[in-house]
Amino acid sequence: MDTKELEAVYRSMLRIRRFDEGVADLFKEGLVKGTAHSYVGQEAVAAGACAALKLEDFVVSHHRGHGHCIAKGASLAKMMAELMGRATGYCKGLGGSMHIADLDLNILGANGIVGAGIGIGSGAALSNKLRGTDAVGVVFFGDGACNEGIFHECLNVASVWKLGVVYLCENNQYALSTSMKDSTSIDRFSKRAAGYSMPGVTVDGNDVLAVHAAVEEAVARARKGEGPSFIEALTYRYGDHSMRANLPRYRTDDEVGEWRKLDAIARFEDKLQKEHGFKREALDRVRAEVEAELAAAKEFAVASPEPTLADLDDAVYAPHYQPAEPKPAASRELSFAEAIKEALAQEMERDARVFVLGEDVGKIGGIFAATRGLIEQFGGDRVRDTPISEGAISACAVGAAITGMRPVAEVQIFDFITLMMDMIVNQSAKFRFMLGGKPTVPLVIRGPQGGGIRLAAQHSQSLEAWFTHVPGLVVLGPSSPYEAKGLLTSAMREDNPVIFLEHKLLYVGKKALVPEEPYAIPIGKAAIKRHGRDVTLVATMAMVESAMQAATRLESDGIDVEVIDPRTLRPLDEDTIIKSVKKTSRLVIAHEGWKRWGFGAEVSAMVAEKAIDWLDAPILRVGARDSPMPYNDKLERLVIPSPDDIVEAVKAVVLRDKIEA
Ligand SMILES: Cc1ncc(C[n+]2csc(CCOP(=O)(O)OP(=O)(O)O)c2C)c(N)n1
Ligand SMILES: [Mg+2]
Repeated sequence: MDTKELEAVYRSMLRIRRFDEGVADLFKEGLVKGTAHSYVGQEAVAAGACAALKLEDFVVSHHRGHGHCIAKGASLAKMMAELMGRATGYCKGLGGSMHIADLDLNILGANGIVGAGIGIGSGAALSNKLRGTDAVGVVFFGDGACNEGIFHECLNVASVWKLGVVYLCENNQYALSTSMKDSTSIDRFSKRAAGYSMPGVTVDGNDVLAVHAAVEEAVARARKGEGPSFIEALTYRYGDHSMRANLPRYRTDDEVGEWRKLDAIARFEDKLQKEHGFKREALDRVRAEVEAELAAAKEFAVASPEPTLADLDDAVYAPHYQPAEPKPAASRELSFAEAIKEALAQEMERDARVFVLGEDVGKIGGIFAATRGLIEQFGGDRVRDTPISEGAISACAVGAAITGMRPVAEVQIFDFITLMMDMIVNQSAKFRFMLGGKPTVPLVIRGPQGGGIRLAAQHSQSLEAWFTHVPGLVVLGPSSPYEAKGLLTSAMREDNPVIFLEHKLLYVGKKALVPEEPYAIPIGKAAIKRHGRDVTLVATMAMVESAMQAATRLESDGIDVEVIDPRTLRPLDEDTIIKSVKKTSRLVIAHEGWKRWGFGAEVSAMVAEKAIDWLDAPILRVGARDSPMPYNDKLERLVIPSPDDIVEAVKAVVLRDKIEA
């Protein structure tokens, strides 16, 4: 490094230390609220690492993240404003200390979930590879994160795919109160790198030039396309786990004292003077400049306005995709799987950012054949077989989506979504919000769900209610090949994360008419599948067919049923349902998910709130029995609602005396 670069690294370390010392004071004063995790003691790691990066290279941070942002060039004023919850902060005051990001500087965000950044950074590196840039990235995480499953899944996949990423473990010896020796089966995390066929080194994390040299070497390897590296930087935090923490002591004074003797800034000042010809006055000048910058940052933050409820509401969803093209005529019959594949193929043709990843989606085209043949057309980069690593699949989708790609991740059977929940619920659904409503997260998680083909309790669930409950997610559930193609096309053009539910019975069901040209079905728009006077029947996915059968049978009893398929479960087309209920004065909701606490409960409550005066009968729900799915086929048929169950419910609300009885 030349003198200018050395001074910049020194300034970076001072900016971090003085910022976090300032934050600690402001926390005591009550101006910084909630909590914040001080980076004081670890400055050499962020400063040394970021000095080896270019602007286009990314960093992914973690809960103790102020240092990473500052070292990558973040504005102290905008950070301070964020910590004070102000509208001028990096996240408009919606994110706070644990979510600061600046996508313009390729700071992809801190994180409140330990280990999550390892996944997001791996996805960002995949995105770089797919976009053909030579940008690389550093993922920072603590020793605690090394014992999360996502660590192992992602290091493996990054090595298999030769991703340009540096995994930088800041081993500050403790994860909250738990020391490494009490939690970890080896003495050096860097030894684990061998298990993932990547170089692994341990460096003195309080020696900024040692960190810099190690990261520079790893970055060079990444940039050459040789794959990921692992660096363990040994360091220590001076303060407690967080500013809020008021914990019984778990570290000795001696231990803290020993580490303070190794203080990174004091050692670097010494080195600059003894080995690089810096004068004390030069160092003092930098200190004074940092003090002035910090004072201005505080002043800016204190004087800044707070965000409003309108800022909050605007941040939850990006505007939904609005199809512009005319609806083409249906020309030939396709199966459900063929309709999905056609949507994927046409959109991948149209938009180079779309790619598909998942277990067995490439060579064999998925176990339900929804991606069959795509690899021949688009190649293995864009139709990417993954290890059985649902955490890594979903994480790579999130990381790619926030860095310019439009991933479509297949979950082989929807029950395995439990292993993707962090990335869906905590990351994708909240990323835009936590960052103040600016970024978009265009990703689709799709796959087969539901019962009816004897796959028992862990391969048959209907889990839509888990996702409809979460602000930030879009939930789509097609009921036919026509809807599958049109809704999936919209999903891939949508700027919000989409959960796309493909009922298994539709895969084994009839072929149906589907237009050959691309078309998109608007998100949030229900379809009235059958017009009727006497009762509104809202049915979803495979239950739409059962509802239509029930309606035909009820016709012969003189009951005229209006069948509504919401198609989009969230955001729900409330107007179409309310309008229908105001006409029919009766409502039955049929879905395959459990009746208790399900999608139908929300529809029912919504109608009760908005149209109770129009109702002539109680609202009835038809849903799965309150049990897991049994293997025995007769029992399975009893658990899943049948057309008979729907007929019975409709009769009960139309012929009131039955209910009374
Ligand atoms: C998945 C998850 N588990 C637990 C927590 C609570 N928690 C936050 S930070 C932390 C310790 C993390 O230790 P480490 O990764 O070593 O980072 P450090 O705090 O030492 O910088 C814990 C237990 C969390 N936020 N996320
Ligand atoms: Mg730690």
